[in-house]
Amino acid sequence: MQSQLRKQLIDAFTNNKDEFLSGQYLADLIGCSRTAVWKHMEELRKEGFELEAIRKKGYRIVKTPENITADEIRFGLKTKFLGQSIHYEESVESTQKIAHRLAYDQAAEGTVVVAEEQVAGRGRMDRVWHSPKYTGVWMSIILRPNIPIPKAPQLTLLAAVAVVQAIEEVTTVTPQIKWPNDILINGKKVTGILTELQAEADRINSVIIGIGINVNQQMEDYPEELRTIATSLSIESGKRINRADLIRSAFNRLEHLYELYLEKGFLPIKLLWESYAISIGKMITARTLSGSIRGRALGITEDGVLKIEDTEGIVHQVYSADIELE
Ligand code: BTX
Repeated sequence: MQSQLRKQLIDAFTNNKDEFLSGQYLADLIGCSRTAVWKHMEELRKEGFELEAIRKKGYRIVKTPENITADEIRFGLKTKFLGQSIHYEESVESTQKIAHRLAYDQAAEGTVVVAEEQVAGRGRMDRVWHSPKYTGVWMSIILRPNIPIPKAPQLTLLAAVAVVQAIEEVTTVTPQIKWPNDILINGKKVTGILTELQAEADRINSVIIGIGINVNQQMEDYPEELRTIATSLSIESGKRINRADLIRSAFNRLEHLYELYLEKGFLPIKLLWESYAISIGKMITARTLSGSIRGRALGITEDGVLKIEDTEGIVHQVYSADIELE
């Protein structure tokens, strides 16, 4: 109830950007007293909203908070289950770690962990994921699909499509996907996805999808070694991006695609994925744990496995690798 009123208040300010709205107007709009409006405005101030209050004129939101609040993410969220339970943390080692514990403790499908900062953010194969405070989206999503274990990597591809669509919606920049999990803009990495499983015998208990999106970093925010390979949405679009809008859009897209996937299988996801893929048809080198394969990327199989035709015409199926484009 409280958050519903708060949402109405925020909506009123969103629809009347930069204008003062009087206490009486807001009270009538949301059906409460002026004192209650004042209390809500104070709550927003505590959450980090910067407000201007002028007698006889009313209130105006000057600046939204630097941090993301769970309230802010929920405003406008249209999902049935994804993001309906949000664990928001200021600073964590890794959101994956917390999501694993929640999943083990039977957290509902769609539960999400969002953090402002990760001090030990993880990439694949124990690599480090740089996750500085207040600048990116660092989150882990718990899903519980009833699918065989070998199909779980398809969810990485599905998540990549959802994030690309969310980025398109919020920034109007169209990123590309490099198999399996990198999202690039102008050849530089803007997002990484890490999918992990909790499973027993041949049954999946949960899939934990970790998504890291570089949003408002500037080049100087990156350590030296990342400057040539990483970018952010702000660098690429030239403006500051509202992280809560991006998260909300990602939840809406991901839930939609996930339901489509459960109903119709991987094919519709595969087609969307291919429409954003950068490597298809190009010469690439795939570095796997058992060696390198150089050849032309033909596409992905019905299961999301990468097909590469080497220079002798032999087609390889690659399940896990780092890809280098030529
Ligand atoms: P990856 O193994 O494909 O990429 C890791 C590599 O990417 C690093 O070795 C480094 O070269 C580079 N890198 C590190 N940080 C960044 C960055 N911020 N931007 C661009 N490049 C970077 C990708 O792994 C999977 C990343 C998942 C991250 C999410 S964040 C929420 C969740 N929690 C967690 O600990 N991990 C996931």
